[in-house]
Amino acid sequence: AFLDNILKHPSFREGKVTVNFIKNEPKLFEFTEPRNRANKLLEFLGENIVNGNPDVKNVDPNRVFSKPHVPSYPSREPYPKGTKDLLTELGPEGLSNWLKSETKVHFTDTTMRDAHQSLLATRMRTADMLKVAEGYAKNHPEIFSLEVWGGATFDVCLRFLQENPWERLELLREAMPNILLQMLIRGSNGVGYTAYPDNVIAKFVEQSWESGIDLFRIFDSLNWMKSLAPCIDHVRKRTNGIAEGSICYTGDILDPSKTKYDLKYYLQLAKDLENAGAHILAIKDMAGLLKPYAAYELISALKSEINIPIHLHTHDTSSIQPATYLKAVEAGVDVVDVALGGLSGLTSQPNFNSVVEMLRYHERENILDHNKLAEYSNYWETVRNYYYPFESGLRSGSGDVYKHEIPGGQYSNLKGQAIALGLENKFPEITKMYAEVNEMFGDIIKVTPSSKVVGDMAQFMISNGYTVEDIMERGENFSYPSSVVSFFRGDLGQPVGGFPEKLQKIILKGEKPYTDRPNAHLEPVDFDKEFEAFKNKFSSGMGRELRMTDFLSYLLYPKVFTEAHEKHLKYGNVMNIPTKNFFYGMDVGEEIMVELDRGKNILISLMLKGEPDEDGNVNIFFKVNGQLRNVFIKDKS
Ligand code: 3PY
Ligand code: ZN
Repeated sequence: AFLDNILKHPSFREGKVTVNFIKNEPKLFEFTEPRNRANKLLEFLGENIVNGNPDVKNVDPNRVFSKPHVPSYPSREPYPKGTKDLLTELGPEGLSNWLKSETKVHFTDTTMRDAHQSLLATRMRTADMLKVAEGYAKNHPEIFSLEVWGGATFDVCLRFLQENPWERLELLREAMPNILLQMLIRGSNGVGYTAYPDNVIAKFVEQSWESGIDLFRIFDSLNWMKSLAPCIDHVRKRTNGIAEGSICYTGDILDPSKTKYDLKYYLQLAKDLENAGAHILAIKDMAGLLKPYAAYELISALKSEINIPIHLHTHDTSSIQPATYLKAVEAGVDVVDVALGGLSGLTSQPNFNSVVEMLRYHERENILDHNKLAEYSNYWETVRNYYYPFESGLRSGSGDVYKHEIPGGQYSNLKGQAIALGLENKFPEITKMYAEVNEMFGDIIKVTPSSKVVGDMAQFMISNGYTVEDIMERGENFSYPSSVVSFFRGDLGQPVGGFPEKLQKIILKGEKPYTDRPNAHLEPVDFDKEFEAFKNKFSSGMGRELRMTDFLSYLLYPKVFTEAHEKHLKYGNVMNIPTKNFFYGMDVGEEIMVELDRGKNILISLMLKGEPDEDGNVNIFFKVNGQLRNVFIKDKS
């Protein structure tokens, strides 16, 4: 229509076209068709072309990308039976019994959740997952579960990727219907950083099951049973899924000088989780502190004390965690968490491909096709290159993790920040302060969100030049990060052994802390009434009915949701834009295919990018399915 208008315009016909012709002739933009979804995509691409994606720093204009190879699979064949079919057949108790009776070691693949959360700041996009999802599920039905959701992915989808996390889950479920899908849930904190009303968590669990989650790995950032038990209950009462209760592992059970988190402590917690109704026990070693011989001792003891299967999770920050898996296998662990080679190692999970080989010909071998697995590892390695701005810069493993105990995801974040600020040589100081803060806090469990509190305090102290003595002696005069105040108020629950009283007084400055469940102070949400109000507020311009999933996103992250919603109204659905163009815009002459709707693809090519005019507007010409269209984008530089 645009080209048509140009061709019919009298000035054009008379050959009187100047550089400003298009800008001075607003009538050229009066199309009969409305401003449609394709135009919104062009706005998004135009923004990226002119101003760059605001989420991406340090773009390397010479970066070369190659096209990832999607491994072949029997696309016309039905899905082979897997663990999801077993769950449907046996129910959660039955599945738990089956798992326990298995001789072979089982695997959870974390590639689509924890691996990229820990290596690439959680930025992996749904489009890159969907390309391999069906094939992976058809080629590897032996996998116990796929961790694909929860943790930080929910927040990052909405905040940075302009994706709907529920849509990601539902699409992955559809593409992988035969294998258990697993999520990580932070007990009363859901997939957020603070406590929510109990009925919000209950509804969230129910909806997650309906949208496709089978296995809920439930943890609490302080290992507090009062936060863990209600969440286990929600899974048992509201779903037919599996409640996996986690003990977060910290310290070192082999160190006789460490008496707070000793073997006895972990055994008691495991029994409490079993009694609370967990179908599986997870040992969540979020910082990668569980050393091989400690793993042997812990798992052997657990095997004789509890009756549910044991699922081990670790991060390979120290680079020796495959040895931990070996000893865990010898002690009888039932499932271990691994990530496909290209996204494994360091702050991520141990390498799936290698761990499979480690156990080949062993009596507990689980037979997986080596060559196929290698193809998937290669796929992720190639895809990873597209996310290079989100790499932490970490080059080798670190034995120092046993001293500072920083969880994998947080470690790569902090390291990345230090490198970006040119403070890489200050990193040991940051980690040392982190350890000192932990001691000052009474040696707490450190995992999202409690780990963030320790990190925030360490950064606060370093940037103000405070020592632990300064805090203890004249700390009443300082004002602390809000996460720290909130922690000492009891918003995240109660730490093992309670809060250090003197420090709590210093930080709260007279405010009274609570000692019961923080959720008990939160009003339940009136779902019937508030869902209606939510729909009235947000439905205009959405082009679809708002769902309970949207409302839950809003309840968990009101501000992030509101901003994501605004962006959605402006740009439409950007999920299917190829990753290269989503992060780095387009080159002149480049042609891409974007799926607008199921099966409805459009071809977009970038024809011309103009220079900013006197108002800073840049005129960008695209061809959409052969038709010329343009957008004006304000250059913000
Ligand atoms: C999360 O809560 O996101 C974690 O991965 C904790 O280890
Ligand atoms: Zn983890």
